Amino acid sequence: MENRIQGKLILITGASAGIGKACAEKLAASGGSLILAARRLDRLHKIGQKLLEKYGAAIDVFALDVRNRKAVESFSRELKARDMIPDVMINNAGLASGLDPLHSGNFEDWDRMIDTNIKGLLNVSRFIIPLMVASGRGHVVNVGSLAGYQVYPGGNVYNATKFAVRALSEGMNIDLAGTAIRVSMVSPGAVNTEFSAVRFHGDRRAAQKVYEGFEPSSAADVAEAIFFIINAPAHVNIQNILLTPTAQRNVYCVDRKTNN
Ligand code: NDP
Ligand code: 8X3
Repeated sequence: MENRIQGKLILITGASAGIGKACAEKLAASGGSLILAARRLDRLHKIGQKLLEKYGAAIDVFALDVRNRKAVESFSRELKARDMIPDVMINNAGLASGLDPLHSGNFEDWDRMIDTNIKGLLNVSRFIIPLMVASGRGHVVNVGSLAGYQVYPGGNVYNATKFAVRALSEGMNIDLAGTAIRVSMVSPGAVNTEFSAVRFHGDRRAAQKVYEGFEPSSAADVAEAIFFIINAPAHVNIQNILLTPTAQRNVYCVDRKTNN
């Protein structure tokens, strides 16, 4: 397969763990230059150092909370000032928080999810996409979810945020018609990352149970799909890849070998 990643500058939000970190590894290995953003700067430094040593990749790291609109604006200004307009932006930063029924939901959980998954994605898109439009090139990859297609008990607000990512991806595509900017989405099912530990507020046993009895996708599997999306020729816009483990056909149909 032709490598079209070589020489591209790729911004990844939420690059300190899971899918974002796996994308950093895959894209650095493929010759991309990276801008890694997340709140945990110490982790980003370690990841950047490792990828530099392993692949000689050019990596810049930024402490960024996508919920902080002012911080996102200064981040975009800095990229512009340093002539670092991304060729690709992976809107990956996101989380689930809690699994309570809607009628007893926790307001802090709701705010975290809405502020990160919807407003955070909007903040980054609003400040970075204009730089792409002005430069006449760009590709946005939004990380959606199977949870943006089917709701499940307790998923309520998380599901709503991922339905929103799907709507926003379609909206961005339409709004960018007539430009060279492509908009894609990847929609994974269960992926074994820190996602469930975050959802269960650090309860690792509860998190582990989510993946018991079947083989979930790995973060590297999702990174492969994202690589495929980005690597497509400029005239090809892969609008969505819905990717589940073989053992998970939809939210409700999971072939578990245990009885939990
Ligand atoms: P992880 O918890 O492993 O990684 C989440 C990443 O998002 C971390 O790097 C975290 O970095 C970052 N992040 C969270 N909040 C913010 C914030 N406010 N500002 C900047 N970065 C933030 O989970 P995943 O890798 O699984 O999740 C990545 C994406 O994939 C999310 O959008 C999630 O909804 C989606 N997804 C996950 C699935 C799964 O089953 N795991 C399935 C489908 C979709 P830090 O804490 O350092 O800021
Ligand atoms: C994460 C996948 O099914 O846990 O988006 O909601 S799921």
